[in-house]
Formats: sequence, C-alpha cells, structure tokens
Amino acid sequence: MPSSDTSKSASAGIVKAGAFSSADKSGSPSLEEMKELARHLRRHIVTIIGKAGSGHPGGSLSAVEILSTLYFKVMCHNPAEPRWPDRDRFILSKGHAAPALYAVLAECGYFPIAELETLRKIDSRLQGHADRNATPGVEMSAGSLGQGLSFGIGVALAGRLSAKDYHVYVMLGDGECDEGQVWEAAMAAAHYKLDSITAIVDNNGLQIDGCNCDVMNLEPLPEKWRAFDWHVIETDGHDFTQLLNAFTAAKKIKGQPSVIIAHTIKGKGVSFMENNVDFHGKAPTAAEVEKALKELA
Ligand SMILES: Cc1ncc(C[n+]2csc(CCOP(=O)(O)OP(=O)(O)O)c2C)c(N)n1
Ligand SMILES: [Mg+2]
Repeated sequence: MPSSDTSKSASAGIVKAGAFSSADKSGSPSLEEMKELARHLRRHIVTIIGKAGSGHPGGSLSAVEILSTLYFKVMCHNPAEPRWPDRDRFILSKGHAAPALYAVLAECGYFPIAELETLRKIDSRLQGHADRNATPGVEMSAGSLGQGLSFGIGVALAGRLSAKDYHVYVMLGDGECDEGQVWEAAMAAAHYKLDSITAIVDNNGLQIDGCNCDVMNLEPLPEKWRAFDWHVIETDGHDFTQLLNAFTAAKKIKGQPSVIIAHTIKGKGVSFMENNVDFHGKAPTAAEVEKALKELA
C-alpha cells in the first residue's frame, strides 16, 4: 500500500476506520502494512527535508505513527474530496511538522507523491509550515504555536451546531503546551463538554532548544489535563496497536474532551537524530540523508 514510487499516488476514495487484520475485507491495512507505511513516511520526510535544505525532521519523525494511525485506521475522510463536509478533521497545531503531514496526505492520495519533492520551493503547494489555502487536505494554516486547539474547538462547536457527527483531532507538541492559549482552549473544551474533540500531545520531551524539563517544566502533564477536566489516556506513540486502542477509547468518552499523551522519541527511526535536539530544525546533509535512508531501508 505505501509507495516508494514517487510517480504515482495511492488510490483515492473514502478511507474508513478498521481493526488490524491482514484478512480485513474492508482493505484496511494490517499491522505489518502500517509498519511498512511508517518506514516509507520516514524515508519521504528525510529525503524531502534534505532536498529542501531546511525544515524540521525531529518533530516530523516523532509524529509518524500517530498521523498514519489517524489517516489510515481512525478517521473517515476522502482524499478525492478534501473538503467533504462530513469528514473527520485533523488539525496539525505543531505546524513545523508539516513534512510528516504532507507525506501521509500524499500516501493517502490527496496529491501526487512526486509533489513531495517540491517542499519549501517557491510556488510549491507544500510550504515549510502547513497552509490550508495551498495544500489539499490541510485543515489549518499553522506555524505560530498554540493556536490549533482553539481552532479545533471552533470546528467541533460548528459540527455540534450543524448536527454533524464528525470528530476533530488536534495534534500538539509538548513544548507547544508552554503556550498559555493551549490552556485557555483546554478550559473552553471542557466547559462546552466537547466530546467530539481529541487532542494528541506528541510528548517527545524536547522542544526547539532543549529538554522541556529545562526550558519550562510541563510535568505532571497528565494531571494538568485532568485538572482541566479532560479524559487522559497515555500511550506509546510509536505502537500502532496501543495508538488504535487509545483513539477507540477516546471516542467512547462522552461529556468531556479526551487527550492522548503519546510518548514518542524525537527523530524516531534515524539513530543520529533520535533524542538529538540539533535536528529539531536542521536539514540533514546529503551524506546524512544517505545514512538515514540506509537505516530506513
Ligand atoms: C508562538 C511560537 N513561538 C515560538 C515558535 C518557534 N518554535 C518553533 S518549533 C518550537 C518548539 C516546539 O516544540 P514542540 O512543541 O515540543 O515540538 P516538537 O518537539 O514536536 O518538534 C518553537 C519554540 C513558534 N513557531 N511559535
Ligand atoms: Mg517536543
């Protein structure tokens, strides 16, 4: 299902949630296929950031399993009709992880996989930070951290007012949770008992220039969300089965919003990028791309 061939895109059509099973008649990918997809997504991320000469590999690589679980196993969406009114929404609040979102959107069929190589080029639809007016499938323009949860609450309230039953997913960085606006939004979602929203914190422990524990301590993070009246689920953010269980459990919670605190590794999958803050916002050199691709072969 994932394609290493950059000349064609995955088949379009409504993508529905499904359990892991190689015998799944709905065509929903198996666990093995998801692992293969994750490897391809990481190859895309490293290649296109290297080619662009700038970008954010660390926080893109940490988000791969979360994004692919959402787009291939959880959300109901239609790559052939990105603005389908009934679609589930995914909002990337940590907009610098756009390469990961672009890679998964391309693998879903929102645009050709070959277009990934235009990342950060002038006139490309794939700018360094996500732009909803440029890229099919992107719900929110982002880059200035802290805004996605507020945006998601608006989208969820609109769904409630128009009696739609779509679900809204918002991905935040852990460093992003330093922003006061995140907590204003958290308070509002609980106030409105918004059970149609699930936040995911990509809890990789690092932000732009160091460990969260040194820059601005966030812990105890689960207790903070609970104090804001959210239902909290903690999970391994690289384990597809745990992630799918977490998303399924979150959707069953009624009367309050849910947050999945996904424990991840910044730079996951590339040995010299893992837990290395240097690769927060630095492109790999050509030699580093080659080394990374060998590891991801
Ligand atoms: C409002 C705002 N302040 C600062 C920045 C600069 N900035 C870009 S990424 C980043 C760190 C984000 O860390 P985290 O949310 O943990 O992301 P991840 O580790 O997933 O890359 C910062 C401070 C920004 N984009 N927006
Ligand atoms: Mg982080």
